[in-house]
Amino acid sequence: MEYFSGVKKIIYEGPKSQNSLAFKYYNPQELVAGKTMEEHLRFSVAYWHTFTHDGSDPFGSETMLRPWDTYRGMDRAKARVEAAFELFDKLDVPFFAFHDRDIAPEGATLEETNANLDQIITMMKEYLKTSKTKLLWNTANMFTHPRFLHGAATTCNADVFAYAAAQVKKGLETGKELGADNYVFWGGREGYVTLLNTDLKLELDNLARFFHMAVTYAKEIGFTGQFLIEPKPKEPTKHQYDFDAQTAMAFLRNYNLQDYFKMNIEANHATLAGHTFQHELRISRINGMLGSVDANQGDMLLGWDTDEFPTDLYETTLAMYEILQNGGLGKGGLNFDAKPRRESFEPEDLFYAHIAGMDTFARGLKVAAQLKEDQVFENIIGERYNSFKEGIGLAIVEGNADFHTLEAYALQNKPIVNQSGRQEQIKGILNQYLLEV
Ligand code: XLS
Ligand code: NI
Ligand code: NI
Repeated sequence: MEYFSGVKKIIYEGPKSQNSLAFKYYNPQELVAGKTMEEHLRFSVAYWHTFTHDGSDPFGSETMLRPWDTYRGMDRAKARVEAAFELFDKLDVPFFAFHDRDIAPEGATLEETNANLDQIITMMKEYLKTSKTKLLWNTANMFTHPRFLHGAATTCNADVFAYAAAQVKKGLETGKELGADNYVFWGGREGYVTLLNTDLKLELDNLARFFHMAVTYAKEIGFTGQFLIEPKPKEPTKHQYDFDAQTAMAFLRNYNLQDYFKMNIEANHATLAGHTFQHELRISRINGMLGSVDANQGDMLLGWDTDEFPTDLYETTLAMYEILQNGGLGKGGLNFDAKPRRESFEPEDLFYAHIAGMDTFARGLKVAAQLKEDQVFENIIGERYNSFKEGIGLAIVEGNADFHTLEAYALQNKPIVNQSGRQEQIKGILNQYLLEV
């Protein structure tokens, strides 16, 4: 059966095209800075937003019209797989990502749940033999079911900790079976609502124990995907332990886990944490920890994760600049952790949304590549820190200064002269690139 009969394969038609079901800027085989756009961008479709999200919100019921919703239970799960590979093929995306519970419904027991999963995994494996689309990452949903109300690896209930371990064990086996490039940990319920009932130290220690067990098990079964932590400051808990990239990286170092994990940076999580997307990418990059990206955007007027498709060129340009500076994303990718709005309920909207996101990142890539080729920011930043390239500055960065030598220098050095930071000039230059490249 064809699920999206109104849509043919999406092709690149260029910026002048009037066809909404065509790419304007994403031209997969076009070379940019020595690699194809497809290789740079490594786009991924999120199974949950695209195939299971129903449009409900805290005030209203489902709105999404989805052809597979004529089925129920495992039949619907199977229909979703068929629809998924049709959409992947029509969009020509190289990757997808899912939570265990997105692809198969929970059964009455863990055995039944795993049996449901196995049926879908077998079906996906068949598709993966011929499809160009591969699995970027999978993860475990340990936040929807009521058993996780106190957390998963950070629960107060050891039985739940054990259940979560069984679920991630299965997740790693799934990742291996389907050839996933990464495995993601997003701790939806790993945090607290009030410290009045929380053993903070035990919860953090247990989270680290859980991660060490996952590392050990991955080695045991020969799962070679990259482990990723996806920081988020709040929602659903009031305070999540993986608050932002710096907090997550400090946690990993505290518990000697830093060699096994990288960051999966989500744009909307960055802004919820009070950071820019670029900040979270940069701080991960300079620590050698930038692994993958959940490509979306938030609404600056709303205080929650709105998961909009990324359409802001300014943001995608600066994101692609960080990714190019990182030498690419390696095994990671740009996963559209994004959904069409509740009001955009028709099946075609899934295509318009992905096309908008892919075009926006493709354009961002081209602008970022030109900025990098011209060394725009490198020259500006290099010059701004000139004082550290000679004299007393060089002595500081080379470790040849102490408080005595610095005091002696300061006493004879007057007056101190500063130079302008020129941010308005720089933003003007950036706009020229955005408009002219
Ligand atoms: C939720 C997260 C989630 C992860 C995967 O805010 O972004 O969707 O990406 O569990
Ligand atoms: Ni995400
Ligand atoms: Ni999110």
